[in-house]
Amino acid sequence: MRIFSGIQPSGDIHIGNYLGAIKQWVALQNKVYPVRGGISNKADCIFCIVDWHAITVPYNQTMLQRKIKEVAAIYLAAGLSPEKNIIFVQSQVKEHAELAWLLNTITPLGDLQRMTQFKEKAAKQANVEAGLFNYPVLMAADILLYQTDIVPVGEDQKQHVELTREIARRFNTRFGKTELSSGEVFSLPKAQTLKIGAKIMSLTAPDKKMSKSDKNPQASITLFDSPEQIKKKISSATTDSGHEIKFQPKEKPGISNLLTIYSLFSDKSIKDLEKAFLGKSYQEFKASLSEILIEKLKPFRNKKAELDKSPESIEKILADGALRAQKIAQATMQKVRTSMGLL
Ligand code: AQP
Repeated sequence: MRIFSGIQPSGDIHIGNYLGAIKQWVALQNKVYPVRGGISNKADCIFCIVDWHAITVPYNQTMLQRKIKEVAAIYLAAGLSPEKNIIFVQSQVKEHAELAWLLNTITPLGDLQRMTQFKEKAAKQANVEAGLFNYPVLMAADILLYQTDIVPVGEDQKQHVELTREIARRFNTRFGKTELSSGEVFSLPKAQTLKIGAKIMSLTAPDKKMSKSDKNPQASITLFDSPEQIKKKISSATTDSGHEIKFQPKEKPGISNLLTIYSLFSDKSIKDLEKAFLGKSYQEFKASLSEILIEKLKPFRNKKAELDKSPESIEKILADGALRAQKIAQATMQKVRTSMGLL
């Protein structure tokens, strides 16, 4: 069983990225899966910092370098072990670009035109470059290069993983089982999303996803926000008319989003939280949520401060991760080149 996922080093990583993606990864690094003959195996987990994706919209180069290391620090601070997982930077394994080019040649234009994220991001740009349009093909290459079975992601990335599966199926049909290839070239990956928490909403506009690229800093809580920032953002988070603390996403999107965040950080069920806050005000609920967030995000602030003192240790982990990732990537590329009739 192989697991692959990644995050773009764009903007500040927020609690939506953590709850929807990274928190799942931390649990998966220890999970064992049954294999044939009653034997169980731990999955191979590969977590990438997808820097080539972050340059598909305008960015600042100095900031990008800082953000790449910051995302690595977040992975470690969240509890991902560099021994149990491969942690690396996408641009340090050139096979991602090679496979993306080759997959471009079998990806229909219409499939890319349908991608929701492309439409949303393109609408925000004055100039749209080809890189943004081809983003899903690079993401397909990221996933297929490692013969991935499971891609743990948030709701917004499900469409890209489904396209990846389609590209893999198309490739296998066209180039697998020929005189040049003895069988399927790629495993077919599946997205894995949480039942609750796959789409954490903006604090200021709870009908929109919490997003790194949101221009309003009050819309999200980042993993390194100070206690004061957390209190301020939560106390000014949009709630709904009425006063009941109830999970009703359609009627009460604001309070339902805050209940989801509370539940995931406290490991208490939403039902138990509704009972605990019965008759209490929004203000009391928000004060308690702020306390939980301050406590749960403290280890991130502390670990980050510790890692900032030893940047070489992060560089070493990333260099080692790139070497390990490249071995797997090279084996896949050998199969891909041969099956496509390249030398
Ligand atoms: N609001 C969210 N709730 C739950 N999960 C989320 N993810 C993103 N937003 C939420 C998941 O986090 C992972 C990292 O995603 P990414 O860096 O590839 O970018 P994204 O999906 O486009 O996330 P953002 O935060 O909206 O970033 P920008 O604004 O830079 O595009 C993915 O697994 C994603 O599903």
